[in-house]
Amino acid sequence: MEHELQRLTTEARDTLATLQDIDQLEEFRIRYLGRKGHFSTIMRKLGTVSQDDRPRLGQLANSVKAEIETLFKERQEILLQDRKTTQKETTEDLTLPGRKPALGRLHPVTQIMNEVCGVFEKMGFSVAEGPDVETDHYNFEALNIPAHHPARDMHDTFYISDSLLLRTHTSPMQARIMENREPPLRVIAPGKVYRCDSDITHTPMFHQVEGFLVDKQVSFADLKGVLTVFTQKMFGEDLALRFRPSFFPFTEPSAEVDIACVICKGQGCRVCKRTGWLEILGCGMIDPEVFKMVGYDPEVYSGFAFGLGIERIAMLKYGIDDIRLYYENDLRFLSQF
Ligand code: 2NL
Repeated sequence: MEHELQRLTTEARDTLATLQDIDQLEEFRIRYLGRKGHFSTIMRKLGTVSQDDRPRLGQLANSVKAEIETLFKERQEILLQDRKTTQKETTEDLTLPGRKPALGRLHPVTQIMNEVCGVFEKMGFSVAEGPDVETDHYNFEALNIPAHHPARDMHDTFYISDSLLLRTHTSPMQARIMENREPPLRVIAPGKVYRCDSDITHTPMFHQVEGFLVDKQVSFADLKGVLTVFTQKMFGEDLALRFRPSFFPFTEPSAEVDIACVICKGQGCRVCKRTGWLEILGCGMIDPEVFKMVGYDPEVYSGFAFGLGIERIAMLKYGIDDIRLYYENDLRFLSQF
């Protein structure tokens, strides 16, 4: 009897260790621990052994059964855990295509800004950036706009103090560069500018790229050449453009550049207000007064300068009629670019 108990225990222990799934485990439970199982059979046999051996063998049988029951529970625990993990693995369909993470992208204004700067960089211009908070001197005085000049009214300036303001254009940076460096110079200044104005074509903050070139014997023909290449690279090679006389305090003569309307190709539509033309930038030969202010001799040097609004270019390029869309951060709008 004792021998039989030992053999049964070893057998049960070894079998348990080989069980691979819950079904096999259940079979084991019925065969060893069930009502008609091996252990129950042995317990019943206890009734047939001698009075002397019965207590010792009973105790042995009970402790052996308890041990097997513990081992059984442990094995059950492990197999249930395994089943959970394998179930998780098998519900994942590895043949399905992956889910693409949502990618961010550059804001349309940044895209156009980069494009504009890229065209000028290829023509040998270098990029300079300066402070948004400027002095009255660099924003106005150095650019031939003295106090009480009527042009100051057009700028709708945000003043911070008597002498500090939010720059109304990026040309103050150009004045700083001319002060500190000698020609020949080819520089563009991209950045944020501020004007106290807000409607469907104006936001209080917008972006500009301004540029200038100074050397000996620079003429209006050079200005026309550079800006013609620029408009062709931006809007297409076969697009008509015209230079129309204008006025800026820092350039003389001055001009505005129009391109044939990109929407109606010059036929006349709502976007070009039936004129067939769209104004895209302002430019001119740098005024000798500006050269004197930064310490260049106007008898030796000449140069041209230009300025364009990025939001405006982006609106014309994409046919957008409300500038405020750029600043509402609506992804349905932004993700189209
Ligand atoms: C416009 C007109 C312009 C400039 C900006 C400039 C002037 C100097 C030096 C460097 Cl003196 N940059 N900028 C010159 C002519 C016109 O902008 O309508 N902009 C949106």
